[in-house]
Amino acid sequence: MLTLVIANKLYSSWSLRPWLMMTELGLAFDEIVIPLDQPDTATRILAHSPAGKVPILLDGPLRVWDTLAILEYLAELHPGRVWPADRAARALARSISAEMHAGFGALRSACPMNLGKRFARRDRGPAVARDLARVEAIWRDARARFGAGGPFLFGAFSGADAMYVPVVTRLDTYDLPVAPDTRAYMDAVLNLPGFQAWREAALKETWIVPHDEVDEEPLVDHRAGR
Ligand SMILES: N[C@@H](CCC(=O)N[C@@H](CS)C(=O)NCC(=O)O)C(=O)O
Repeated sequence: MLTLVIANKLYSSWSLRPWLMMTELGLAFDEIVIPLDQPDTATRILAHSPAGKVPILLDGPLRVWDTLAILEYLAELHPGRVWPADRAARALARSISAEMHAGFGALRSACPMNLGKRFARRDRGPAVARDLARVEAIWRDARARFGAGGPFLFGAFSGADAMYVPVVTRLDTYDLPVAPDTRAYMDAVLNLPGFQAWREAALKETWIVPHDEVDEEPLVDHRAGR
């Protein structure tokens, strides 16, 4: 039985990626949620991985940490189900996943994942606009070349979509201006039953992590009154 160690579903973008991939694979797995920003957070995470970060996948005595390593491990367990079957598509899927893993710092820091709020559209600066343009180009290119078989980047849901799910939520939460084809892809991701289940659980959480909150009045606060 697999166990995925994750953090708050409201804020933890890295946790969401492998969780949704495992859910889309139809795997039965347990989860351990370690809330961020608590006095025992570091100790609890370190009990599972010396890297001190979630997500961590536990498979019997094996420990796999770091999102991309977990996706690759899942790809070994389920060949042909995480990355596209076509070699050129797989090369692109891995490249854009690695680009996401290592990049888009402006977008990530200006627009932290927060599934509980929605913010008014406003100019978030040139660096965010550059990240957004690159994200839209990546999605458009993958969809045009390999997306004919379904609504996702490579047709069927893949590890590349899993890597970009929190980007989709950020574009949605902060109402960044996107083209219609980008919006259609975002809607396909946001409408996944697995994503909706994650979001529903996130909205039931009561933890607030100040570091992950932007200093801005939201248009909507889904957890207000809790
Ligand atoms: N490179 C790591 C990043 C993981 C990461 O930054 N996780 C955050 C939560 S989203 C974390 O564990 N933070 C714990 C802490 O900083 O105390 C990955 O891809 O999994």
